[in-house]
Amino acid sequence: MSNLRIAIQKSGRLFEDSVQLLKECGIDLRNVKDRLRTESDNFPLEVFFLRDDDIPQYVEDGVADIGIVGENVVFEKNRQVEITEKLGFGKCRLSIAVPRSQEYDSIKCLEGKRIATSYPHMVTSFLAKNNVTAEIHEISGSVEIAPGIGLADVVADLVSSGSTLFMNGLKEVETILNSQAVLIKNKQLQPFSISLLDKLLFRIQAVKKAKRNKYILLNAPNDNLEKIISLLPGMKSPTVLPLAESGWSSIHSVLSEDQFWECIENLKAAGAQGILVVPIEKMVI
Ligand code: PRT
Ligand code: ZN
Repeated sequence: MSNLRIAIQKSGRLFEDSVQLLKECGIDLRNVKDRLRTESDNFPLEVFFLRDDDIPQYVEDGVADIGIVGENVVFEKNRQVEITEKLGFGKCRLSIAVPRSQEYDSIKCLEGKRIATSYPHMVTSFLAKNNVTAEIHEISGSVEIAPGIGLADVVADLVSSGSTLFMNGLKEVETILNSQAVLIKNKQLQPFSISLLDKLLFRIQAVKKAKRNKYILLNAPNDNLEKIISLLPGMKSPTVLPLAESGWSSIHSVLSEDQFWECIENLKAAGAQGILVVPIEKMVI
């Protein structure tokens, strides 16, 4: 039987998280450092290690069936591939930044400017959409120094913490794209590859769901049970077990991260005690 072939970044910001995701999906990979390819022993998966810029093309051409790459690269390369799943890591944004001393009140301020970027395709369509005409200077690295050395007036680059822009005297003024790592696939996958991809996606979704949720255990006096249960969203209804001490119960449920702190505060206020919160490894519902 054939393997599903996945392309991931060889080294760089997405490498560790890509390998970690596969591991959390129960896929063992040996020898992932400084290799061009490897295979898993316990899942029919073959892994190619590539430069991130090349991944969309390999997937479009069918040399790899699927790939993990930033949305910024997918949109810039503009290849015929399909995004199947957002993966929640490698988050950043493609932004336009101008020298801090420069006044900026609207996108019209970019009119006639020289913009240094490694993302000419996306910047061009962003400017066109906003009816702005500017000059694009494509450079492949250290974009942030371009205004300082007189190569450009403004930059369009990836930003995560913002410290690179800050250290170069620049301020972020427009966001072109909010990006994260995504799973892309070839548009004409064979049926056996589709079924393997479905299997992989099922695991990825279980891992992602588990990360967004916590398992919560708490003790509550029976008199307050109803109130406390009404505060718990849970997957279905919570599990309620009697404690050895009469008049008390133990309640188990699942809480999502975004409701977490507020819910814990409300539970405490409603008389919950001994609240334990534990991570969930996989979540299949
Ligand atoms: O060798 P290869 O071509 O494979 O790698 P690469 O050097 O092209 O890419 P790499 O490893 O730097 O980044 C891979 C992917 O990580 C990118 O395509 C994005 O999808 C994602 N990512 C997330 C980032 C950042 N965050 C990021 N901060 N990619 C780059 N940066 C750079 C940015 O270009 C700037 O120089 O970090 C600097 C800004 O960071 P802050 O924190 O100072 O704002
Ligand atoms: Zn690259």
